[in-house]
Amino acid sequence: MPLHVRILIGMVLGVIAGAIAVSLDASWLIVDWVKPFGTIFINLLKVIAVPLIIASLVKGVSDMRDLSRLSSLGGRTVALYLFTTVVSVSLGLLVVNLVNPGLAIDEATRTKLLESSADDAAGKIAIAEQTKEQGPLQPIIDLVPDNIFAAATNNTAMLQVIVFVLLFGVALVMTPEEKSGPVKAFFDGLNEVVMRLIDLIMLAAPIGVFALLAALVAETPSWDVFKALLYYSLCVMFGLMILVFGFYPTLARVFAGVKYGHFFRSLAPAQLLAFSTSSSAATLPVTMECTQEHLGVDEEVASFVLPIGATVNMDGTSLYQAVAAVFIAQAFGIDLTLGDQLSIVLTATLASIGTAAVPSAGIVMLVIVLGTLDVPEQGIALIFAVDRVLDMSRTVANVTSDATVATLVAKSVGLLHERPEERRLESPSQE
Ligand code: DAS
Repeated sequence: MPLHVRILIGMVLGVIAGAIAVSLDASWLIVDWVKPFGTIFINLLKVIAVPLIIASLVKGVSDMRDLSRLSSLGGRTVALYLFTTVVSVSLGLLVVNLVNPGLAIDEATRTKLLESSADDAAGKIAIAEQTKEQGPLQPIIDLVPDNIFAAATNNTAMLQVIVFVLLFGVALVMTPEEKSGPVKAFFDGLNEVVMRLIDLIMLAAPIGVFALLAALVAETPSWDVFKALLYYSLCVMFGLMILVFGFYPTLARVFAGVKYGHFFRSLAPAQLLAFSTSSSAATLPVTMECTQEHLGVDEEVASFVLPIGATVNMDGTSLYQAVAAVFIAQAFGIDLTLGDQLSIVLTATLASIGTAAVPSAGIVMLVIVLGTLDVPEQGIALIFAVDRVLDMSRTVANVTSDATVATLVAKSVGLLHERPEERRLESPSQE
């Protein structure tokens, strides 16, 4: 049975179990004997974040070595990937601040949410208050770790780990290949192992989701939480649809002359596979075929730009992380300043670069965005229930962005070939 079906079943059974416990006035049973399995599952997601960010970022940056050989491609590719990711995060922040899904939770429920994650929430809120009293440049000072091992053991210092790992990756690219080859091979291998580790952890997802949902219903038996989750999901889906049906086809139309209809017909197989597998990596071979066979991207461009995109360019994930971070802060009653929201642009961009191209990697990296905002990671329990369908959808945006950037890069270096099907369909008889 596919994992997302098992997770769905875990969700439904969790809500039923929580409702039964509440009706029998036995919530304590869920809190004492079921909720711990949800906490264990969330801790498994948190513990994998550091190895994931290190392996995925070092691999992503050191893969750029190939791009440096094609210097005409390297800069354009990185610039376009960063541009589309920053646009995606900004769009996510715009949508979530317009809708404010977390405010659908009433004060009584918010109090219970805070109580249910008291250890996590109180500490974070205290740090958040303390941070606001620091100097204006403190956030920049905080970016640079004074002890990388201490930073790596502290989820709120994740940005420090990212800064160090980015520097390490650049140094790796600068090191002569005969010296750095074994190091790069190690991190490539570590990346593969970490992706398998996520697959292993996700096997426990149905049980984890069951426990999280049962505890959510037992501790906060109010429909406003589910109403807020619905609004949150609609925010993410609406933002992703603007990207997939508006932003990317418009970029392809304006800068590469690809007609809207042809854009979607060309990418449909990759988008459908991305939706069903929730994995950019699994979809990569089909993304490469669609961009080369139907969008006219030359093999030389596709073979460099797309594998890197599958690893470091995850616009759908960055939009989702921005929406989720603000939603969880709202749910816990934490006011995010404009500075906090702007820092989300940086953290969600970096976290999405470090997200592995496998199912649910995005929610693992959300720990990093929440950590840097001092928002309780326990809030992940709140949104995990709906994460599966959002993961499937954001992966579609991820692969669509990769294909769009590959098309624009190919066009910009004169390696975008004619598209025979598009020409045939131009004749009125077939339109
Ligand atoms: N499922 C990831 C991917 O393969 C994205 C994510 O988890 O956010 O693109």
